[in-house]
Amino acid sequence: MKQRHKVYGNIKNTDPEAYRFITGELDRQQKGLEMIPSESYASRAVLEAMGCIFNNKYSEGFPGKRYYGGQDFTDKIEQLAIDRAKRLFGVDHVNVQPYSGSPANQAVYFALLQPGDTVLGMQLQHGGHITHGLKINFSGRFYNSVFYGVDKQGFIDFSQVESMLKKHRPKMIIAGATAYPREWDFATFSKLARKYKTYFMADIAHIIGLIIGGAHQSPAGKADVITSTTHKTLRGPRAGIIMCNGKPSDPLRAPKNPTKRDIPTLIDRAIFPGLQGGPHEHTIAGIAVALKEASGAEFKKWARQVVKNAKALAEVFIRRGFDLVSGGTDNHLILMNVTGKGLNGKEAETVLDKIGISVNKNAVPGDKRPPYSPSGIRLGTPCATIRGMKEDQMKILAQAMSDAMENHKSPKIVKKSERTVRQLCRDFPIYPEL
Ligand code: DSN
Repeated sequence: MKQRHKVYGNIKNTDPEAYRFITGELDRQQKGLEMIPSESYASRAVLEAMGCIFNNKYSEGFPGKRYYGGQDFTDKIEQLAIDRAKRLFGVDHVNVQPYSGSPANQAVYFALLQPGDTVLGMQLQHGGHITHGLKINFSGRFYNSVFYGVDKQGFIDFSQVESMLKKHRPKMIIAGATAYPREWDFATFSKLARKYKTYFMADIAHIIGLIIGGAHQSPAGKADVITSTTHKTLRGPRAGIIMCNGKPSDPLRAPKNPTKRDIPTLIDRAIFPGLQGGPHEHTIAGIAVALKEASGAEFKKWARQVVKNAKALAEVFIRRGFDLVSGGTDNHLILMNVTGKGLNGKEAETVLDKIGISVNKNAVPGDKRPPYSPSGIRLGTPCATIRGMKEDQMKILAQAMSDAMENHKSPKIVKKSERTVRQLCRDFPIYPEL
């Protein structure tokens, strides 16, 4: 088989079938545009770190306190990632071992709550995450989940948040979402959490990069615990991170009569040995590299452009008569109800796939349709912005997407939109060196 790419030669020689699928995905990503707001393109440096030699190493425990020998460099790389995150967020303690965002959230429940405790989170259908209390998720099965949502305009309904706090006296409140297009008011969540004496967890998986880049307020100093993935707007490897304040003590000893000061140790112990075994040090190396990239001036510019691009897209969609939840966006994502245009979210996802754009079907607040065929789609700008696209390209994209959705039954119009998208992808390449 001819090698079509400049990389992956070893895979091609060992496993031609796997090589075909890996390079197929590479071509797909290069020729089309990812507009799923939870996705990004990791840099070559991050990808190299993830494929590095740390993959071979076990390192159960924490830097300086491991259960395996040979830790000279695992300790250093993990500490590097921890220190970089501490500096960027101004927090006392960071754990970079969670395998992803869901295990990070699981660890917070495990560290701070007892089974049966009440947790107040955002309703899934209003934008919350499955780990924020969905009945069939661990968070809804082992804890008593109650929910807040958005008001008729699509913004967090703080009067409902407060009445739920008053009524249910939860042990923890979560601010965070997978499909909320507006800025989080972490200060108000913090004030309410203090008033009702509940732990406050901020799940910033979607917006971590915007926070680092100064394009969204930070929950640091306001939330008791902050969780995130590292592969969304942080542009790192697929993994998780937990940040908190307090006084870290020996993670191998359970604190006696723990207080809020012991949250760092409780979190560490919940991750290991509570939920996980050996940390993935190759992934942690990728987190270290991503955090280094995120601390530069270029990243700040990118984060701000992500938001400008989302606003530019939103403007065109609104002009074309699409129904955007909350009437616009403050961040990297847009959530829209497409049923007014004669198709459902699944159909919109399919037609946009045809023109070379990946989005995802998504429920909208109050959706009456089933989750696999909901009324809306969710789309975002992190990837387009990494490719260097700006407001002008967003306008072209939004018109092409609107044309395709409105005329999804016309192969000619769909094809025309596809040509526009493919040309933009050629003009703004990703991974050209691969
Ligand atoms: N799957 C993620 C998202 O797409 O937002 C959340 O975990």
